[in-house]
This record gives sequence, C-alpha cells and structure tokens, in this order.
Amino acid sequence: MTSTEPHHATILEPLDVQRVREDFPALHQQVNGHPLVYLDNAATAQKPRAVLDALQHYYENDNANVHRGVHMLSQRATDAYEAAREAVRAFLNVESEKEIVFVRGATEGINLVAQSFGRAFLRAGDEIVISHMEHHSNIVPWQLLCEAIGAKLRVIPINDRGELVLDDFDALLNERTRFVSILHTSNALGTVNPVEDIVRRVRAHNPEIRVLIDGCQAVQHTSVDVRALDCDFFVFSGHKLFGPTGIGVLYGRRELLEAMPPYQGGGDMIDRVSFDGSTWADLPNKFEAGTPHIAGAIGLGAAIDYVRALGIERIEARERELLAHGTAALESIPGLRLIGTAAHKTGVLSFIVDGIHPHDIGTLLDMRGIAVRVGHHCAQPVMQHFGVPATVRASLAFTNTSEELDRLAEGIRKAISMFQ
Ligand code: C6P
Repeated sequence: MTSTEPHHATILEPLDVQRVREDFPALHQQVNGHPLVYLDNAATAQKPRAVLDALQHYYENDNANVHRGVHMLSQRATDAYEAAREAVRAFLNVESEKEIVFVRGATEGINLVAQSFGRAFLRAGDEIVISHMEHHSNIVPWQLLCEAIGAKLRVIPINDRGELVLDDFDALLNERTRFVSILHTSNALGTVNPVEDIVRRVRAHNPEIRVLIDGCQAVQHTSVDVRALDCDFFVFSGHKLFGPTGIGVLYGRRELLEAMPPYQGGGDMIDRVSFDGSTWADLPNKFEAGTPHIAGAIGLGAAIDYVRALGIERIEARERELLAHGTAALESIPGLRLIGTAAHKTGVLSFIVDGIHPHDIGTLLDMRGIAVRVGHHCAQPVMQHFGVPATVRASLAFTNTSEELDRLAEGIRKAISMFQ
C-alpha cells in the first residue's frame, strides 16, 4: 500500500473470535447439558474479564464516596469515576466532559430530558415527533410529558421491512414541532436509521427543534460521533456495551444542560442550600443527585477501553458477516418469517414461525442451551404494525460464531418438527 492511498483503504485485521471469547467467562458454561449459545445481547451483553477486574479492583482498593472526601480512597475513587467520564467523552467525540451525565441507563436519560427540558421549555400545543419503532423508553416518557403539559405526540410510520417511512417527514414537521426523539437502531427489528440525515432535515426545517438520539442499540455495533451527528441529546446504557447494569450515559449540548433545571434534588448536585432557597452545582453534577453508581461508571469506562482496543470497525465488520450468515440460515427454514428486513440492519434476527408460539420456541431453544428473547421486546407498536403479539429475537455480538447460528437454525428446525 502506498502512502497516497486513502485511510479507508486500510485492510482491517479480522477479530480473532476464539481468542476474544476467552475474555468472557460467562460464555464458557453448559446450559441444560449443552454449551451456552448466548444470543440475547440486545437485552444485555456479557462482560469481559477487563470489566469484572475493574469492578473488583475498585471495591477491593478504592471503595469510597466521590467528590466528598479529602482522604486518599475518596480521591482515588473520584479520579477513577472522572476518568470513566473522560472515556465516555472520547468514545462519543463529545467536546467537554461537562456534557456527559451519568444516569442509570437510557431509560433514565430519556426521562431526565423529557421531565427537565420538556417541562421547562415545551408548552401546551407543542409537538414532539417520535417513530413507530421506538422502544417503550422513548414513547412513555413523552406520553407522560404530553399528559402533564398538553403537548402532542406525532409518529413517523414504518414500512413492512421495518424501515422508517421518511417521505412525509418534512410534512410531519411544522411550526409547532419542538422536539424529535428517535432511536438510532431498533432493538426489535435491527433497523439502522439514517439519523444524520434526520438531524439534517430537522435543522433545515427549524434549527430551534431539539433532537434526542436513543443510541442504546448502536454504540456496541458502530462508531458514534455526536458532533458529526449534530444531535442535542444522546443516550445509551452501559450494560449493552459490555459494561455493568445500572449505569448509562446522557450526552447533552452544554448550553441546553445549563439552561435546564435539575431533574432530582439531593447531595452532590447543589452549590448552596439554605431554607431561603438553594443553588445548583456546575455541570454535570447538577444532574447527578445522590451517591452515583461509582463502580458502574468505572466498569463502563473499562468496557469502553476494551471495545476501543478491539476496534469498533473490526467489530462492525465481524457482525456484518454474522448477520449475513444468520439471515441465510434462518431464511432457509420453511414457515419462518423474519420480522425486520431493512436494507440497513445490525445484528438482530427477529422472527415468527407458522403455528408455533414464540414462547414455545424460546423454551425449546433454551433446552438446547440457546438463549434468545421472546416477547414484544418493549416495542409493542412494532408488534402491532406486523400483526404479531410477540417474536423470537436472536441478537448478536462480535463474540458469536457462525457455528452458533447454525445451532440456532438447527434448534428451530427441531422445534418445528416437534409440532408437526
Ligand atoms: N432494550 C431489549 O431487550 P435500559 O433498560 O434503560 O437499559 O434500556 C432501554 C432501551 C432503550 N432503547 C432501546 C432501543 C433499547 O433497546 C432499550 C433496552 C432491551 O431490547 C431491554 S427491554
């Protein structure tokens, strides 16, 4: 290769999956007498040793409250907690660590924005645009806000491949539109939405409309640059990115976070408190009331370091191959219908099988050591669109193998044969 070749021409060394799998202790177990095939990564991902070690190291050596003590342990805990914030900042290419708020997860991040920004800056008659493929976490907080203030929800429809229908998007935006909240990647369908294009169209309509992107199913599969995205808010959950549960991230544009009132009151979010009134701490502490999930943040920092060391582009390339393999394997099964066949998809294989309830398939697969999720995946409007009560969902991570997807297909065929 010559030095004049563009950067994107660089050929990436593929992931050594067998070696990488060694990093994940939970993957090496027998379930119901079979080696575990973990295909429920969209619900929560397994944790690499680096994350488990970071948690143990913190609790064994540095356990103390943050931002509160002059003693050494508190300083070490504070340094580690703030280093994790810096890891998140760099991961999302955010300008300032003041724009990174640690929350419990994507759900809390969206509720924070709906309640704090929504109640302060939206009024009766204002419109909030979401889509038909949102997770309940990006529907219900806006419904609660609408009920409280008299705002109205508008919904971008989806087509039968499970893609957003954006033909009439510009018409959906009008002079009452104040907020657009859209998921980057669908947990129920795998669809990857054209979020950059959506933000651009919103900005062209009215730069004052605020945009939130739910990146819960995106950051573990693809690189995200919030500055390039040009969104106002971005949320994700640590546990789907190989980090601990109970920790997540809200990115917010600094001037918006500064203008927003606190979401919760308590310790660590104040400047001064008196009975005449209280004032608030600087960002991001204003939004982190009470003792935070210190270990969780540190574990999330370790997860980000781990993913970045593997290389998100290599992860993406690996998962693209797996998705193609899994799609072909499932499509060859008579009576199986994939729900979610978007042109641009990530590693979700959602499906139904003629005449067999998804829960029965899930149970039979579990008997063969194969973990999938069955149900509505907290996306009931998606189920309503496709006229099904539930689907079986196999969701992939770079730790999966083609052989595991073959075992999934074989398990489904066996389940079908039992019902014939
Ligand atoms: N989806 C799934 O099995 P929390 O629960 O706050 O960590 O994440 C909520 C959430 C928000 N948006 C999207 C797109 C999601 O997929 C999720 C979580 C899991 O699909 C659990 S319901």
